This record gives sequence, C-alpha cells and structure tokens, in this order.
Amino acid sequence: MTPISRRAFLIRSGMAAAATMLPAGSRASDPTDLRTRLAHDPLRPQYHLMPAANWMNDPNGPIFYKGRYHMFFQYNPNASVWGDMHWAHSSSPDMIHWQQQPVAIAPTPNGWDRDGVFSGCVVLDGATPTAIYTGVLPPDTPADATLKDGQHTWREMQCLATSHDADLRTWQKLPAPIIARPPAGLTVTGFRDPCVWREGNEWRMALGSGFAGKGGAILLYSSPDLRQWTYLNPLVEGHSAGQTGTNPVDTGDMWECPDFFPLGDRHVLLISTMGKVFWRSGHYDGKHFTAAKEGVVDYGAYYAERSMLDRDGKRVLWGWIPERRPEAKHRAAGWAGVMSLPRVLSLDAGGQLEMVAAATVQMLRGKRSSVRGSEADAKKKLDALRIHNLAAELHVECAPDRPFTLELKSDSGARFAEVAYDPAVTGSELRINNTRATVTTPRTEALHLQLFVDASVIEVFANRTTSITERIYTTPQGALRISISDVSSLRALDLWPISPISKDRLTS
Ligand code: DQQ
Repeated sequence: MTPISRRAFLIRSGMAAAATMLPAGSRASDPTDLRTRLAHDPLRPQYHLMPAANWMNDPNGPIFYKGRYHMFFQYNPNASVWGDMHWAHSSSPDMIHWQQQPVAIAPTPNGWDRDGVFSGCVVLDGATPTAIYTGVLPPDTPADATLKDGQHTWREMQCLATSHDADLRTWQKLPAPIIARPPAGLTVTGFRDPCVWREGNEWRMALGSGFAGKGGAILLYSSPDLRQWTYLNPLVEGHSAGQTGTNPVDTGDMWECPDFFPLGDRHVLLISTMGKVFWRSGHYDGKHFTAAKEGVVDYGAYYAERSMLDRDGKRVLWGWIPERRPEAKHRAAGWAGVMSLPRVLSLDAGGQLEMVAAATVQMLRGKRSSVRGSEADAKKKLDALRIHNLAAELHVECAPDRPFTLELKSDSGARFAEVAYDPAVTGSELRINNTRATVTTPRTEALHLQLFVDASVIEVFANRTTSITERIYTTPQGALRISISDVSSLRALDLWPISPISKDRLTS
C-alpha cells in the first residue's frame, strides 16, 4: 500500500471534521489521537475494505478499468452516522488490497444533488467512464417529493458525471439531470439507484421504485446516448407484503439498489428492501423480467448490493455490511460500515443462486492447519488450534443429517461466536449467534461451512447457497479456540490465519 502523509489522511478521511463531531469529553478530540484510536480499534476489520474514518454504506459503480478495480461507495466525510452522502473512492489491483483515493463525487451547492449524491453505477460509454447516480434535493412542492421515509422529504433525480483521467479521480457533472421526474401518471414510493447496461444499440436503466400499498417495482428505461431517456414499463412489480409503516423501504413497498444482469442462460435481479437483499432468477424478454426462482442473498448484516464483471468476466457481488450496534456507539467510535468480501455468483441448473468468496481472497492466507483422521486424533488437533488476531478463514465439512455446533471461545472460555446446524429445524437449519438461515441443499450432500472472521465481522457461507454476515462487538482476551459439539460428525476442518491488508486498521 502506498503510505500517505498524516495531512493527506486527515483530508481524505474528513477526519478533522469527524474529530469536531466527537462527543464532548472524548479523548480523541485531537485528530492525531483519533487516527491512533482508529488504527488500534480492535473492532475494526483488517482485511475488509472500509474508509479510514467516518460512515460508509452502499457500494456504488464498482468497475475494472485500465488494469485496476475501482470501488465507489456512499460516504459521509463529516461524521460516523448516515448523512451528507458523497461517493468515496478506493482502487485496487486485486479486489483485496485497497488504496484510498480522494472523494470522487460530492454534492454541488445549489445543484441537483445538493442534499446528497446517492447510489448508482459506472458504465463505459465507448472509452468514457460514466457515473449515473441519484441526486437528492428539497422538493419545490410536496408533489415533487419522491422520497418520504418519515425523517426526510426529498426530490430524487438521476444525474450523470464523466471521468477523463485514467485513475477515475476527477468527475465532471452534466449541468442538468438526465431524468428529472418519475414517468407521468405514476405516483411512486421512491425513484433511485440506477443500474445501467448496454443492450444492442441502446442503453437500458433499471431504477428502484414501488407503489404505496402495492409493493416494490423496478422501472425500465431506454436511451440512445445515456442522456435522453424514455420510460418503457415496469421491468417487474412485486406484491404488498401486508406491512404498514411510514418508510416504504421497511414495508417492502420500495425496492432499493436494483442490480440486473445475465447469468448463465438466465437473468438475475437483486433488490434491497426490508433490511435484506433478495435475488430472483428467470427470463428477460427485453421488456419484462419473469422470475422463476427466488431467495435471500444473505440473512445477516448485508444490504445495498452492487455487482460488476471482474477481469476474467466473472460476476462479482459486493454488499454493505452495516453496523448492528446503537448509533451512539458508532458515533463515538468514529467509524461505521464495512464492505463485504467479493463474492462470485453463478446459477445452478435449476436457477438457484450460488455464491462463493472470490478466489482472490485466498492470497491473504497464511499456513494451513488441518484436522482430519480418527475422532481421537481430530480432538487432539482441534485442541491445539488457535485463531490469533481475530483474522482467519475456517473451512468445516460435516455430516448433513446430524446436528452440529461449532464454538469460537477465548482461552478463559468466554464465547465469541457459535455456529449451529440442525437439519431438523426446517427453514432455519443454520444459525450464527442469533441469526438464522435456511440451508436448502439435499441432505445427501455434506455440509460445507466457510467462515471469514475479521474483528467485528464474520461472513459465513454454507454449501454455496446460504450466507450470513454477522457483527460481533466483543474483543476476546487472547487467541480463540475452536470447539465442536460432536467430533464424530466432523469430516474435515482447515484453518488459515489471514494477513491484514494494511499495516494498521486504516485500510489504506
Ligand atoms: N442508500 C443510498 C440510497 C439507497 C440506500 C443513500 C440504500 O441511494 O437507496 O445513502 O442503502
């Protein structure tokens, strides 16, 4: 990683501003103090992408361009709570080691995005990287408001910016929005988060939206040039989840962050609503998407997904790992939000979405320890294993037809995490701490678990089809031990220490 000066750190992370927003009496009222505290905060992951300080949420416009991966993401440069959305920027040669870049797109005072540069995508228009995102601003009249969540009332418009430097550091905005209002005659619950792709000779856009009391919807547009857009029809419409509430995202009447792409011989639609990311696979006829199968991408702390093609043409998914602790805690901590590890997507023959951690993550592995052999042997080997520094990858294979519990505990016996599998609990066979998920693979197939432990984040994958991202805010004393309820159901276990991606916890 390229070292950066203290001054550059403060500017890039907005840390001077963050320091002024820390609660009175906080020891970290000096920015240098705050930098030190963040660099040593044991809850900050060491191999997941995150900004050096402050709040982050949705991944935006990930793209492989001129030999590097670029990740933009929702970022508040002034505090570790949501607000004043900018597009932060990091770049990487391998989707693992990230270099933080200056903020890419900021709200323009008095501009169409004056109250926030919300989520969107980046496409290559010929040779020109082009960002298409949602700008928010106060509505002129109540009828102009498209975002009403009980706390904010905003008008949403789709905006465009281009970059002409090889490193995507600078962006020039068009002077006017490209889509200023929802289609005539539609009263929508939201109008944001464009996903744009090339189709034949035109561009297409899927936009997150919905209808009050009727469910979420994705609006489909077409354009010859990314500037002039024509509304076609709803790409797909949902059904009411029968919930009531002031925020349509909470009731499922607004679908955020649509991501739509071909995968194998079908299409996949991902949407975020009601606190989760849902997938659907099915058929797209150029105007409508008809889903044949659906499910949940991740049952834990995972939201606002966005995918891209990697350098080999594989479909890679990113997601925002939100905090699960009270706002006062992350406000005081000076940081909030983590980017998930990259996940490679595929569909099985029946249209089931499959997901594995991208192979690039393996470059961080240290020396492998394995547990195999007789029960007595396995017990002895398990006893000797330790997870140091809360940074590890663990693979476990066990019998699919018997209950199984794996605990990660400190030397003193204090529990850090518990992963439990019980084939008899239909619909929520897998649990990590208090988060449950279903494992739908046939009971004839062994249960394969893959755990990525990284400070306060654990990403768990089960049999390619199930994932749970869990947040854990305890710092165990010393190394973690692994204990297993019934070693006779264990078929194999592999453990790797994982190297941090930066020399401190500032991920830069
Ligand atoms: N986050 C963005 C919106 C999006 C939401 C604002 C999803 O564009 O709908 O920060 O987390």
